[in-house]
Amino acid sequence: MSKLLFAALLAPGFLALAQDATTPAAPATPAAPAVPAPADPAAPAAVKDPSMADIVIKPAADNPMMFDQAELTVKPGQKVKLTLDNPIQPNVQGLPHNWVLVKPGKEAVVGNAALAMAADPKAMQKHYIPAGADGAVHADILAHTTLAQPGSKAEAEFTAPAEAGDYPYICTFPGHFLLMKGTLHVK
Ligand SMILES: [Cu+2]
Repeated sequence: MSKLLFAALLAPGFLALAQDATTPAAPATPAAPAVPAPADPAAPAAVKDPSMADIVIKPAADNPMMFDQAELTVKPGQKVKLTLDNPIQPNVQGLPHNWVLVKPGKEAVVGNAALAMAADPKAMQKHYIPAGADGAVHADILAHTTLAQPGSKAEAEFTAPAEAGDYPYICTFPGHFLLMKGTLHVK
């Protein structure tokens, strides 16, 4: 009796049956080709230019009349995407802000030119970006965002100066530039 059972266990037919029994447990394998598929939707995110400096700057949480970063660093000629994020902060009165990159030593010239715009009824529409004598953007301004109202964002895409140096950035909303400023290090 036990010899017969033993023979049955050794019989090729039994082994085949035993393998058949395990085969249904393997349907995980055909599902495998589906795994690479979810990776494809992630591909468009990789299109982002890795050489671009992606900077987000905000009003400081404890003082909305200052930027949260007083120093930024990029490479000469680097493409820069700067986002000025002006979130609504609890217990702080929201203020409009912009971000204006100027030539070295020109923060007071540009800041005062913007201050003089306070008499212009269209100053808000002009985002407090002062114009030069020719009507174009003031010659001392290298890059700028528009005004970001509380709860909104403003973006600027620009190419960093080719010449290494320290370039001041300010907010030109009247009264802000003396405190709301920083330095973009190009090196
Ligand atoms: Cu400001």
